[in-house]
Amino acid sequence: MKKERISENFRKTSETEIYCKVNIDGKGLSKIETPIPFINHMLQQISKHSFIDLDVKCSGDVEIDAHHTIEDLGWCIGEAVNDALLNKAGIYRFSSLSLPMDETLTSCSLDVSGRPWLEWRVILPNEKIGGVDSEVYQEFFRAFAQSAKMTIHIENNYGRNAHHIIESCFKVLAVCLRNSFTVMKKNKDIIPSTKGVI
Ligand SMILES: [Mn+2]
Repeated sequence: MKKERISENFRKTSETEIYCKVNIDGKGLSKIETPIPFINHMLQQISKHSFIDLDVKCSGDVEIDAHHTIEDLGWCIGEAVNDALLNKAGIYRFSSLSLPMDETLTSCSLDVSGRPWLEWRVILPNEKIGGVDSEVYQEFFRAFAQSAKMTIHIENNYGRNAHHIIESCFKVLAVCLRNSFTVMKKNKDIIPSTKGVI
């Protein structure tokens, strides 16, 4: 049985082709290649602040728009993360954090619950950020929550700069992933659910 919290995923559809590899117990090293530079910047943030090593190679039909590519990236990475978490023994499971970025404050509460849910309370002030329609960003988080089977609540408490608002969403998720995925020294073999499985 595999013990290392590492997983690889490959997904090819008529819209996108994505390879990703995650190492949950990494050092926050990333190699990200997608056709959307701003998403590269965001995925680097996820890796850096979660300490998950993340390799992503992605092509997609961005000539249509960024929607398919961003959604499928969330799905593919989430699936790999869920697979890498094995039986989730010993993890803290719950985490909650407010993260400042200059004038912006964004909160995330996360439960590695096995039950997908995204509560997204973020209003982006600009129509586009990083050349991408603002409304598309939540598709990344929704797809990630679905395939990673996690309950994720993200709320932008306040902020003015659209780049800060969306970047703080990625960063706060990253820190919550780190905190929820950390394995307790004590009780490292215990699955944190009264059901005995997550
Ligand atoms: Mn930035």
